[in-house]
Amino acid sequence: MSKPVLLVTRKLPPAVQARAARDYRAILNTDDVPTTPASILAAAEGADAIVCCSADRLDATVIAALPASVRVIGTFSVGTDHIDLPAAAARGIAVCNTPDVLSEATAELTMLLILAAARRAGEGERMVRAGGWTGWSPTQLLGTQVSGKRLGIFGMGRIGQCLARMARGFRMQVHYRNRGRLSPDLEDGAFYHEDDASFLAVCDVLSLNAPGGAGTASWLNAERIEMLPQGAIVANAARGTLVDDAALIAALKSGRIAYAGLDVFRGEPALDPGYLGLENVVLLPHLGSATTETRDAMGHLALDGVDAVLAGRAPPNLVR
Ligand code: 8YV
Repeated sequence: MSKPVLLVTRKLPPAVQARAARDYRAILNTDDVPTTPASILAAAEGADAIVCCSADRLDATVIAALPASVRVIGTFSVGTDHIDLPAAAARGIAVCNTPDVLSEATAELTMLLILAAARRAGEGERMVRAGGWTGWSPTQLLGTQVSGKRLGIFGMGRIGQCLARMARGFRMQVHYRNRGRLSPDLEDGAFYHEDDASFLAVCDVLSLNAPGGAGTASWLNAERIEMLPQGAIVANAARGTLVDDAALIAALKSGRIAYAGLDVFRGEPALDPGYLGLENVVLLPHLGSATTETRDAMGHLALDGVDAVLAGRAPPNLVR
């Protein structure tokens, strides 16, 4: 029996590509050319399965135009906001993602954003690199200590809970806002808030760790920024769509928000140019899960899901 055809839309880690090529007639993107809806559709001709990434747009139009042979999409991401799930369900295409394996890496990156923003690491690095450091000074680049402060986590899923564990190492008091309250063992002493006002009022540091999509679109807007303590710190390693950029930029300019660390942007790799001139924001290029260990694990998990669906088994990572 000939092997099924698998389209892999982007260049994945070597071990993952080797497995795909071993088990499938794999269509690989060895030059890692960014995709368009048209390029995905052209490459998917005859495919039984697709492994895609969060930078690929699989909206309702693309899903509707996929060949009838496609039975499963495994996304190399935990987020699924780039895939029209109802459209996939309507065509009977299963969707699998990569939960759990990226939680530690993404929480680490969130902690990095918080620390880099609070301790002005971006400004310091730029100064040293530009040859502008003239020597140590008692009042140079004074930031904010995060140890002992209150951390508010918006979206207490796997990544949020992992961040909470890391933050406890900094003696941070953890507060959270979530679709529902966690069980006491998962909550692990974190304070649950039933409304935005009580939650935001205690966020010395606010971290966004909720999924993207319509339910969280522009959640951090001017009105909610006003509910934060003066001089709060904001970190976003989730999705750029959670933030009203104009409101955040205005708050960073006025000092209402002291510092921000952003790893994700609405319409990335484009971002609101208003951020670029601001010293008090640290900007990273969507590095959340970007460790060798994690990207290997993500690739293998995406392939596990594809393997299972094509073999008629229930995948452990089916998106419902
Ligand atoms: C991934 C992410 O690295 O998994 C997600 O949803 O946002 C990232 O951490 C990226 O999306 C790769 O596809």
